[in-house]
Amino acid sequence: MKKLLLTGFEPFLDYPVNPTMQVVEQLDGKTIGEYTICGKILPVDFSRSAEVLLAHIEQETPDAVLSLGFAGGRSKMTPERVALNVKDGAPDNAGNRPVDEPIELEGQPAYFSTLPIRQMVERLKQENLPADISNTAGLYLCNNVMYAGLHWAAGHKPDMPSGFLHMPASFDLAVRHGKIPGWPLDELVKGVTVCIAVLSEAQHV
Ligand code: PCA
Repeated sequence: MKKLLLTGFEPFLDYPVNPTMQVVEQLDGKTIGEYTICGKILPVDFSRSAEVLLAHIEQETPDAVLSLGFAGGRSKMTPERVALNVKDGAPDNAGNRPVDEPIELEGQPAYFSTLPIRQMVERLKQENLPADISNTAGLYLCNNVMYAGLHWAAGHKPDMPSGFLHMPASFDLAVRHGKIPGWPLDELVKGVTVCIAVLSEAQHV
């Protein structure tokens, strides 16, 4: 059995809950394909999120890493194609607000996801779950964590698939917020399960 590190984020900005946290809590300890899921929640903090992710990677020694983020306003499951070496955006939960800063001073400008993102999108659609590849993870904490995971893998364990999936709000959060689309939580969980199953099959070949 292999291990997959599945990360979600704590709530941030004006969102009272983060659906990624609920999805990770539901899948922690489960088996999907050849992976047992090790779930962890990351802070929304430019000074700590990457460090916390890397500490989990070093402690858990996973065979693959899938990080989840919530993108308010998106209506589809969107595996991210690329992470940029830039930090920028709204204030994080600790009040940090970097402007145009590099994540890694000597790091390369960008990393592509090493997850089978095209196959994930195709399978999600076959399961009647709306999906698309996203070509930008933004410059906030989701991009930061995706970049950090891929940068670590490039230097330490290039065979370890790593990447990021942005998801819509849960239905409950969408109703509370009032201006963003949302999916039932069970469908968000199903979407992530499908993506992990696709990864497991791709790694098996
Ligand atoms: N979404 C944010 C950070 C935490 C989250 O769930 C983002 O898209 O960067």
